[in-house]
Amino acid sequence: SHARRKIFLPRITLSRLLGLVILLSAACAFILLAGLLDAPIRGSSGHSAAVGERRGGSRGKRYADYQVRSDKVEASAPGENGAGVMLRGEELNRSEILFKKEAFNIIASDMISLQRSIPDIRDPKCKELQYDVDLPSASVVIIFHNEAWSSLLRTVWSVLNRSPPEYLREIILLDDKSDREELGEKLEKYLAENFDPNVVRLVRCKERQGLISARVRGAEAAVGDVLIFLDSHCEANVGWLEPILSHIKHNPKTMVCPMIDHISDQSIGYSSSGDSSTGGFWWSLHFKWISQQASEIKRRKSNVEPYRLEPLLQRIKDNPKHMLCPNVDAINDKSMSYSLNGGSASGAFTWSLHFTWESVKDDPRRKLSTDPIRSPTMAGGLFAAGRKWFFEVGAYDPGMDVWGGENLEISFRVWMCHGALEFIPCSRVGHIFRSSHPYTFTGRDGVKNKDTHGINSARLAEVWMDDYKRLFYFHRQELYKQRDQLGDLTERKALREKLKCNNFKWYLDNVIPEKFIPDEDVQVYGQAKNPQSGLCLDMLGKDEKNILNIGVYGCQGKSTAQMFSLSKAGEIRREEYCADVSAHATDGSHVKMYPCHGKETQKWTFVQDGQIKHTESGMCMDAVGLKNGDDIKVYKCDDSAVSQKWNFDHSMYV
Ligand code: UD2
Ligand code: MN
Repeated sequence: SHARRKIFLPRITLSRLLGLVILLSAACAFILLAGLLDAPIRGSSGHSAAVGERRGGSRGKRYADYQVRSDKVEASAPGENGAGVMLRGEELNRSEILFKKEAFNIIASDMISLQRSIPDIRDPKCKELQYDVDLPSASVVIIFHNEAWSSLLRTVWSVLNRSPPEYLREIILLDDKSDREELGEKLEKYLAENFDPNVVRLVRCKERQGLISARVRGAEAAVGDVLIFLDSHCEANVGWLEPILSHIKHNPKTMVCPMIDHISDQSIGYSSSGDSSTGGFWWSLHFKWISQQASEIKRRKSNVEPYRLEPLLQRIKDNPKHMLCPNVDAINDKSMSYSLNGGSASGAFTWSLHFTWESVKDDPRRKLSTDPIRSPTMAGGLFAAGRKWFFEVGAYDPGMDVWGGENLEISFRVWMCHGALEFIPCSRVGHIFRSSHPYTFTGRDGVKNKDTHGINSARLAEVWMDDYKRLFYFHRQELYKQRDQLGDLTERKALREKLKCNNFKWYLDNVIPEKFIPDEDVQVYGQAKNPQSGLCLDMLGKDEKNILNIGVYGCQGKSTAQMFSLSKAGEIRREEYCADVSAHATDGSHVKMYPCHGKETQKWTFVQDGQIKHTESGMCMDAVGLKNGDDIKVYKCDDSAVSQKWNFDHSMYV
């Protein structure tokens, strides 16, 4: 039967033929080019990923591997190459006691060299990037209040050791009125002995400012072209500075963040945080890491480089045994119109040995791994901006105190006021993420244990969020009642006017289109009540940040724990988590909240005063036999069962 198999002739369409011809001629051209490459290439201008960064024939110099060290440390010394330190016995006990004061493992930190090495975990493509020689100068502003000695100075050394001196104008150590002995004269002496006083400058505040105003004080003292803010427990990684300066040079109204790697608060080990996360937010105005939005992935993919000769020459120079093809665009043989092929095709072959186009599936990131990623928000501590523009766009709200909220304020503001916020995958800086703070929350007014995050966030909501502030106040109803005590907002509102900023809806639509708005464009929302038991669906005191069973509880009126929406897509959801039941649910199966994924296990149908029915399994939410605090379950749908009836009350507004 094999012999009788039909001979299969591929259908050769005109456009494929055309494609082939173009491809072949392109291949010839580049084989020729490859042959010319023994001659040195002068004035080579940029690598593919640096498109838009470099114009004309400016010459690049490679600094990616720049590193100096003033002391010699054995590779096996504690913490070298970013390793964590494991303590035992007495040391472990002491570190646990000190953890309460420092909020991280100070014993481990003290054992590690202030100039330890850390692994260069950038995407290897980052090392191929070239930057202009004439980059703007940087002022690195490190603010601190009662920071531990070793973590503070390791931050300083990491910046000095991994920044080309010609671009590092200065490091400003801004002491926000620390009262630790060692941060007094001892620190001044250490700085004087180790550093050029024009490069490492200590500036002290007379009164404690709180981190937000402290940053502005630091910025005011700075003279460099670009401000780069860091927390006082960071480690800058290899090549961190150049991509920041280059991107700001070419995009002066962009605020940029390095990728923030993790330094363990327990072991002080350095590890990559990957490069797929960007910043989002909860409606309670807490920061949240989010994965890149689909719209941003699409934008970056379609950011196809126009045909240019230089990237190909540079690439072949670096990879002499590679053969390269440009993207083959189509010129219509009848109309002669030119159309882009979109850059998503690569070549393959059929077993009949014909060439075929194939869409690129292997690595969806391809060379995008080095391209800046737009982010709706930033975490807050590590970012850079042109110095003049930082002030033009409003620095920070001087009415904000101690800690919290300023990161979302600056993010919303920058986007709304015609700037942008981007993460730079090739710039990496580690940060010790601590679960508490080694300082008090006493406000400038002397009030102790202030809810500064709440008050700062309410200020931001009032100035920037228009009607959407309702979603914040829904979480913070006590603040809504005290909203006349937030302090003066006139200046910040005037700033918004002066800069003719877009409104918050524009921000939601254009910058974070995937953000779920619980009371807009949904079928129903509010408190879901079962009339038989009188109980409402409830999060049962658990946070919406974990997979959990939901249950029922006495109806509370306007309670965030009882707020659910039925989205257009049929999800019973909160902000990010959706009610989920397996396709094989049986009588008594639990309903779990899972991160929303849009698939069938999270689809429900509902009509007011009717059943909440899981479409895939055909089961219904049922309050039969449930008491306060019990988990909700699904049972076979029964039209006559009042325990399966629900109504949503649309109670969202405060
Ligand atoms: C995150 C940010 C932090 C800030 C905060 C929200 C990162 C990695 N960190 O919290 O920079 O945006 O969210 O407000 O994104 N400090 C002062 N004066 C004070 C209190 C703190 O100078 O009154 C310093 C402190 O020494 C540190 C910096 O401010 O260098 C940030 O404080 P943090 O590390 O406690 O904040 P973090 O990282 O939890
Ligand atoms: Mn920090």
